[in-house]
Amino acid sequence: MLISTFFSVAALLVAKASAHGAVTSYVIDGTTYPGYEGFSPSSGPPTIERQWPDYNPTFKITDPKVMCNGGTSAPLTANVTGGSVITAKWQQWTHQQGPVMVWLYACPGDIKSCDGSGNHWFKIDQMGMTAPPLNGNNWGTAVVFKKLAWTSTLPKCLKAGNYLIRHELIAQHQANNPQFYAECAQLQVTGSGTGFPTASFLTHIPGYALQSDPGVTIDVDTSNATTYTCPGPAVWTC
Ligand SMILES: *[C@@H]1O[C@H](CO)[C@@H](O)[C@H](O)[C@H]1NC(C)=O
Ligand SMILES: *[C@@H]1O[C@H](CO)[C@@H](O)[C@H](O)[C@H]1NC(C)=O
Ligand SMILES: [Cu+2]
Repeated sequence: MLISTFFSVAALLVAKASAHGAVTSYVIDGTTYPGYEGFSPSSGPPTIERQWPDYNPTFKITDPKVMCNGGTSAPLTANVTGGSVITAKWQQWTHQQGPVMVWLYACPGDIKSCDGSGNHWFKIDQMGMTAPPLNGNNWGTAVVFKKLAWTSTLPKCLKAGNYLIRHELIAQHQANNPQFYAECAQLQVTGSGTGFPTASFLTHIPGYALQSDPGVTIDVDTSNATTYTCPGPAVWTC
């Protein structure tokens, strides 16, 4: 009895862990950058990815963990330019309803002291739902489910500086109980670009939208909506 209870709790924990996910590596302009592949502390190689403690979801858009899944620093920084092609990879991902959004944060100074605070976050890429139904699989997260990867191109004109890149998946398969999954990596952008978004594209994380935003809190099984609008500001392009 005790043993079978223990077994079912253990099985539940394994099932829960396997139902989630986190970015575990990046490919940038053809070079692979390892990320964290297990819960911290990690025994893997140094990474450009800010170390995440676990890949459980964050449930509130105002929770500080929604920023970079708790990661605050990384030993390495990838060297990139405007136009660099960045693929984030997940070892596992199971949810197919919800958007993918890719964000940059312009660090005011050096990368070590870059804490993601203030209105310096903007989107460079996103995919919500391309066709109904809401509980179908025409979603950004369904692409991640199929490919375990998401590829974006840095805006060509992006001005030089230190940035965080943040890959965010929102899993919306549970009614009115959104799950945020986001990890960050460190980038140094070089080149002669001068482009930067104007204020309307910039926001802060956590709290880039209200928890009650219909792009955040939805019931994909009973809502009659046929379209979906990603929460937060519009995607910035050059
Ligand atoms: C980025 O460039 C700097 C300076 O050349 C170098 O020290 C660093 O190792 C590079 N970063 C990576 C992740 O290769
Ligand atoms: C969706 O439409 C059905 C049928 O018209 C209606 O009964 C139901 O209340 C609607 N659901 C919502 C959440 O508006
Ligand atoms: Cu999950």
